[in-house]
Amino acid sequence: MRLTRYFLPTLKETPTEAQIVSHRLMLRAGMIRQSSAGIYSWLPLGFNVLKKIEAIVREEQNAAGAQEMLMPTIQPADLWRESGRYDDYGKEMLRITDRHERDMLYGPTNEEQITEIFRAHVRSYKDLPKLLYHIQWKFRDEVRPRFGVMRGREFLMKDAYSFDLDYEGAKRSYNRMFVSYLRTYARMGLRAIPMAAETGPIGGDLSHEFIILAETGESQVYCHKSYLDYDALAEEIDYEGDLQPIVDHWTAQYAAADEKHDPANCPVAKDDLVEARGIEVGHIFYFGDKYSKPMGAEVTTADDTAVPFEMGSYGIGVSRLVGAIIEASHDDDGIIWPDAVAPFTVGLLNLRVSDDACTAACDDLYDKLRAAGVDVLYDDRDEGAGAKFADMDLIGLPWQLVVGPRGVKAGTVELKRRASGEREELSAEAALAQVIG
Ligand code: 5CA
Repeated sequence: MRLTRYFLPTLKETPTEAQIVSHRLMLRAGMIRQSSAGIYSWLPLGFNVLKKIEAIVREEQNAAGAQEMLMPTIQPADLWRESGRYDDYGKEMLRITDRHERDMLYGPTNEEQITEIFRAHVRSYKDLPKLLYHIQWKFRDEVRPRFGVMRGREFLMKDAYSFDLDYEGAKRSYNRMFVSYLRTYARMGLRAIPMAAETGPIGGDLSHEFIILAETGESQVYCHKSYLDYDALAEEIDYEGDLQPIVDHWTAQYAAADEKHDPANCPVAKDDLVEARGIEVGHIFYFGDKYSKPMGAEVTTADDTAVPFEMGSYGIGVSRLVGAIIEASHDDDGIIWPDAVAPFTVGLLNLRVSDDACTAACDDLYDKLRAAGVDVLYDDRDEGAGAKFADMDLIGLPWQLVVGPRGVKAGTVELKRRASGEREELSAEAALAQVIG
């Protein structure tokens, strides 16, 4: 993509309304534009990252045996009256009346909607287990939307739902999601720690929050320091095998968010305890028949009795992750995208577009990178070198390939790794080989 054609409205000034670094950087890097409090338009650069994150979430959900579907954003209120949550949800729910005076709502989550689908279509234990998910916008009329996309009113969530015959089956589904979450965050360059959690308005008996440690996190969290050395990608996962040992490994040490932490009874010695702020990037719940029972969603067992489905639900904050990754990975100059979610792999900087040899060398590199399937953002603007360096550091692409008239004469370009700041002078061919490799 040529920057002269790309829509990238970067800002020089630091927006005053933004209190945390990810919000400031997302506004400055032209990733989002606020529409109203907690509601954002996603501009091309931000949308590109959102899609990359979504793709990783999707791959790991599919690998864990979940099937993708899509449920609507607008739901009938009657479904929520059946579960009893229509009144419970309070002011966080955006309630809408259609032209026929029917009560509707913009879904804050989809337990009722999916339970209705299973009630209508699944009758026999032979059809279980099932795991379904969608990636869909949600609306929660938060009292205090803040920190940009981290606590929005409209936000993108991956929500999965499991249906099983009994507790043992439900626990296996829970474990599948638990393990796939560890991999999902690790692939994005994040260390997410599963912590025992309260179930809140979703309800249920068993629940874990997946938390990444960051100074600006909204929750106070406590965990054993050994979690800082855990590696979620160390082993291949067989989702058809027994996942309990992996879940046990990840839950053996103490890890709890504030509401579950009791300083008087904390089993970890002070020196081994990490006390930090955390961002909740996912939350999983087992809640048995909390929805299936009141909604009359039943399945017939092998001995022909009808029992309510055993269910769980599993959320990932897809849009929140964009901010969370920036909180975890930035410096004074801007964002540092982990390779897996970077909007482009390489930024190609033409330091003097008026110099024919320099521009020819850049055009050639641009064509070769694209031919090799590398996502490249080509800064072909007629701007000073300082402005180009500043914008590239701000938007944080993993590699910067810098081409200037002096280097072109000498047959060299400069290759910079954004994360480490390492620079190397080398031939165009050698630079290409590194980036493509
Ligand atoms: N139905 C369940 C699981 S599917 C559920 O809704 N869980 S949740 O309330 O915990 O939300 C799942 C994830 O969505 C959270 O872990 C968080 O990462 C993200 N999330 C929740 N509220 C917001 C918000 N206001 N803005 C951005 N992300 C949010």
